[in-house]
Amino acid sequence: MSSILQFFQRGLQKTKTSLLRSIQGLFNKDLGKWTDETYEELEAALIRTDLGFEITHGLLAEIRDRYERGLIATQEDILAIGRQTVYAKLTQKPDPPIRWAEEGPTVILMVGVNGSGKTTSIAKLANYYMQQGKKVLLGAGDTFRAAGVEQLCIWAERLGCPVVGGKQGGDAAAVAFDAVRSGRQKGVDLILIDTAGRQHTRVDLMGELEKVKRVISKEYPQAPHEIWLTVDSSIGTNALVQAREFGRLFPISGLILTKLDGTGKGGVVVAIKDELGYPVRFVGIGEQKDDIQPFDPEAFSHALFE
Ligand SMILES: Nc1nc2c(ncn2[C@@H]2O[C@H](COP(=O)(O)OP(=O)(O)OP(=O)(O)O)[C@@H](O)[C@H]2O)c(=O)[nH]1
Ligand SMILES: [Mg+2]
Repeated sequence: MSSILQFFQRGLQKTKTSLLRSIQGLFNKDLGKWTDETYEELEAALIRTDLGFEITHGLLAEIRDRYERGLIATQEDILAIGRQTVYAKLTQKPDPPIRWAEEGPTVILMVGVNGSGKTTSIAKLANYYMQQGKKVLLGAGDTFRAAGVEQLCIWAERLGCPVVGGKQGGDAAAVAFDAVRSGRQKGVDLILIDTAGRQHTRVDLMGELEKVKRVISKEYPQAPHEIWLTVDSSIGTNALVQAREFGRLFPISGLILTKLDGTGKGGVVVAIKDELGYPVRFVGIGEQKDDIQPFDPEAFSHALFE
């Protein structure tokens, strides 16, 4: 079994278990007598995973059609429909590739609301890319929170990765500027810049983020090459709303879906991809350095319906 499949199986454990229980329930009933109520139960189970309205109803229609044609005999028949439908949805539109710098370091700016997993994801990504042989430098740009800079510095030390930090209450844009300059001087491959958490509704803080971006590009015109938004998937449909609102105000080029491990609403990944069209770059399933992997539609759909 591939390790990427195991990764998504671990991340979708809760979502899958509740879904499977509901599907098993359908087969405890007399298979010859599915009623509207049966479909309603199935619908409720799919809705609970936060797959989204469109895909839930597409799936139900497909299941109903095949049932009426006598093509559903086991729960595996339903799971197969789920796998195919979700995989097709996730791969419908090709995602734009990550914009790697053609020359010099690639700069990725991490943004998102408070506690969505920015700092931890940066540490996990640093580890991921270091394992691929890349030289990584971190910019600890969360000068807002008391322990914001320290948290990333501790990670940097643990990972053996250089970090440029600032003082609490200092200028986040200045830290980003210094990190980019230092990373270019050191000739690193990748610079990951952390920012303080913010709600999209805070006009002043969104303005500050604009400034961070502007100042980075003053030092290094092509940068930031990517702006990634971390979204906590355990908040289900609210994650969709959050990503949409943030994206209206700030040019997001990719999403990191965090905390998939803690939720029974893992279907939200499908809803987010389908409704927003942002590429899902990585998925986080825990607090350890290895708990991140690139999003993989095939492994995801298999792990969800198995
Ligand atoms: N279970 C789980 N916990 C996570 C994951 N990612 C982050 N966390 C935890 O969520 C909490 C918040 O993560 P942070 O990385 O500090 O989030 P942040 O966006 O940097 O937060 P602020 O800087 O306060 O805005 C921490 O306790 C993390 O350990 C994940 O994928 N799974
Ligand atoms: Mg943080």
